[in-house]
Amino acid sequence: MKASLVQLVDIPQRGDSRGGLSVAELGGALPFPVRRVYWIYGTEPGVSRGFHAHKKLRQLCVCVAGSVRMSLFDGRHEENIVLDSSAKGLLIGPGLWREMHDFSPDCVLMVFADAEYDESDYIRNRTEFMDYAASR
Ligand code: T46
Repeated sequence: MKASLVQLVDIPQRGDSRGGLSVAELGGALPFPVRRVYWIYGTEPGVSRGFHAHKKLRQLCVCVAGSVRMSLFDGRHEENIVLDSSAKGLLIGPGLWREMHDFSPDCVLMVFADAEYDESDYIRNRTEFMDYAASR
């Protein structure tokens, strides 16, 4: 049986009567030391993002507000997951083509990465990705 491309981790919720508080820490929700954090927000209506894969990068994506549909493709299978909760994180390892669709206007997608930004780690061409996936 093939392993699911969608790997979700539970993010501990420590909110109380004052409001919410979610925790991502090493050894807990975070399976790797974080070297970079970025967040995607204010996405214009109808815009999709991503359309690339990474050769080495590991990331944990948490939708801390609103919702977004994440599409993952390994060269043969595609799986989709809607992220709409700060209680779930999506782990995306290397070798997966990712696209982000259907951003809600209030979506804030926070991404924890295990390496600094490196454009040479990206595969942004779909044909190149298919060759890369076939060779793995
Ligand atoms: C990913 C998905 C989920 C930087 O200079 N530093 C950074 O840390 C990042 C993430 C981007 N950039 C630059 C590179 C581009 O000129 O910001 C611009 C927009 O990046 P990009 O078009 O790659 O953004 P997305 O939303 O398509 O993809 C991003 C991440 O780049 C990518 O690693 O997995 O979010």
